[in-house]
Amino acid sequence: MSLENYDKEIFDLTQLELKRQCDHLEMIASENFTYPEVMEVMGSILTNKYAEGYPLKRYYGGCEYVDGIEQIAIDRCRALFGCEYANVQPNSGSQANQGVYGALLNPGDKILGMDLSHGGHLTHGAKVSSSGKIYESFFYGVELDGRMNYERILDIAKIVKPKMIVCGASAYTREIDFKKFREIADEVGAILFADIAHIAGLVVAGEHNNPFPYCDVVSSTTHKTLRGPRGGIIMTNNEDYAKRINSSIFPGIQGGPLVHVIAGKAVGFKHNLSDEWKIYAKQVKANAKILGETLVRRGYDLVSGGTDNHLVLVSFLNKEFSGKDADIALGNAGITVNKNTVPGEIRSPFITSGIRIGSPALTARGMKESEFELIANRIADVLDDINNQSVQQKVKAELKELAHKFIIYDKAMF
Ligand code: DSN
Repeated sequence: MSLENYDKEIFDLTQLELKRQCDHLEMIASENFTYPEVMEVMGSILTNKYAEGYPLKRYYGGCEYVDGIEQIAIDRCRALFGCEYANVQPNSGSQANQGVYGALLNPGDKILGMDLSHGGHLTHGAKVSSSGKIYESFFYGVELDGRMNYERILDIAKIVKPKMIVCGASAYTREIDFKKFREIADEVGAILFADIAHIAGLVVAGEHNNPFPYCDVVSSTTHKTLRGPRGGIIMTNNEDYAKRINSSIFPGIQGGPLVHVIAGKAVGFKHNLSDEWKIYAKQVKANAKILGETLVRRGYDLVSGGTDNHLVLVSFLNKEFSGKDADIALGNAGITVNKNTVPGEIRSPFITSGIRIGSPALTARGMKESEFELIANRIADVLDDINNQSVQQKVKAELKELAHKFIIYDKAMF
């Protein structure tokens, strides 16, 4: 029986979400539109199979075909990042990170990561996350210019003497220098762990420097700039670490792997290995750049003044309105972004003084520089007159028309 006939409530809400994704301009920097073939395999009979363990070492029978699927995902992942070992089982980026910590640290060990309010991630030691509860966490941040200062990070590392340094960010607009982080880690004898969830799609296209060979362990999600299914991965060149990471994921924190999602990862990686992928990643950066330049031309401040990657951070420290106000006004105009703290933040994390805007999803729809310039101008129009609902409605209508010219999903697919 079809979903529509069996469960109308869920079907209808899914259709509404489809319409929302098609009508609105998705500019949350961590979101993307995955491929129909990835969704096809994720919705397949693979969801029925238990496969606890790893290829050729399972606790259940009947794994001969899913072994093949997981091995292909592993091999493609290794080829993409140029590394020796890959674990493709983490259900999410957070679980990937939890798996890395469990493999390489003991409770109470010191970790040094980027401050959440400066662009880091909850799982990099924030006190509300298990990473900040199980381990003793310390932080580095960005300077008032929005950039990391590697000498300052070295100074902090020398004082903290962490067992592990975590590099990688959720809201950092400049290239991360993994070589410099390696030098810092070597000076203080720390393991270097990179969480490249945000930039992985750029890394594999050569549009951002690769954490290998500098980092000991690397984690990522597969659904952000990589455009694959929702999930996590962990990579390393260290055989001992690889064994510990495998045990830490299963049986450490997960049970049966989501084989249908692993298959989706394999299909996504095939896209990431293609020549078209390099064109996509280059366009993601070009689109973010013109978005930032246009906003600056319209009088808005960007954290770090611009961007080297897929996102911009707009600061409203010098404005009367907050990140939350901007998020709501842009949402009313059909543009989905998220409020974000900025360096020198004066408002609470629920209000904030900034917004984060990303280019990956609209680039996946086929939009290029001219569309991003237009969108940036409309964003500025809304922000210039933030309480004017008629401006928001006018922009919404115009951008809906634009969105419909760049079809991403067809109703018939669902
Ligand atoms: N939620 C992701 C982001 O928006 O960056 C990080 O996990």
